[in-house]
Amino acid sequence: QSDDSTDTGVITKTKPKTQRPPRYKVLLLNDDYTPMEFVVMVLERFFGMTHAESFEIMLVVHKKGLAVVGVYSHEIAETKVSQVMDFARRQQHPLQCTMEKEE
Ligand code: NFA
Repeated sequence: QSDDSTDTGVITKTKPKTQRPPRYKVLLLNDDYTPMEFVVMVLERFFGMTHAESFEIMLVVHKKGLAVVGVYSHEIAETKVSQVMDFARRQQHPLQCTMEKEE
């Protein structure tokens, strides 16, 4: 049995949605013990920032508690987090770095 009662006569077209892979924010967290110069070095070394940029972002983390230091694919974000955590551990600093899915 066919039912045309919902036919509004309006022609609709479904727009094919282009799928973009999810992006991940890499966050750096403040703590009371990691030296500021060490955090600046981390940002220069692993996030390709200039010394001035690194210093600026380090201060944001220090003052606000955390900051997004980059946005990457899942794999790159995981690598950045590992690199920072390994480097901090080796130098016995409690610096924490995490990742979070964007939106
Ligand atoms: N809060 C740390 C200090 O005063 C510096 C710091 C900045 C640590 C950013 C971690 C992240 N030595």
